[in-house]
Amino acid sequence: MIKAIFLLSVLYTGAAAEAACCPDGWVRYGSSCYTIITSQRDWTEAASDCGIYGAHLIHIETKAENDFIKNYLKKFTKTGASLTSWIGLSDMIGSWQWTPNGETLSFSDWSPGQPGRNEPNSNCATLWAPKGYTWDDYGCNLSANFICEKSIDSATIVG
Ligand SMILES: [Ca+2]
Ligand SMILES: [Ca+2]
Repeated sequence: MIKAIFLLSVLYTGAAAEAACCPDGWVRYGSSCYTIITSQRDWTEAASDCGIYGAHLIHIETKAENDFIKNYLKKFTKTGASLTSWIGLSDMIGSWQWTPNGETLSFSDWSPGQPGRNEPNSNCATLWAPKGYTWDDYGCNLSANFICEKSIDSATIVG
């Protein structure tokens, strides 16, 4: 009997260690953890809030990652939520780059007609709910939800 209880506790500890890959409230895709934060922030505030979690605004580098996060957002949309969300993409310095490292685009999924040529003040990008979470450039000082991303490794170290 004592042996059985010991075995159960080992199994339980093992399961808990696996779940610790991403913190509570974060979902895993590949080697990253993601969370959608529904506080309304402007783009700069959103980037700074992700930093509090040891994360950054999401960088979408591949179609697979884009599909994953769009599908995740659409799950919430089924419940009536409209989650237009900031991503870590801005052209404040003239060309579209991922913050904070300045990586250029390896993939894009702009909504038809976006980024808008007649929107000189729309220098930050969102996943746009009305268009199936394709990308839209939007005023950086406006408010939206936002998505943070961090690597599993830093998630484990930071806790
Ligand atoms: Ca990424
Ligand atoms: Ca736009």
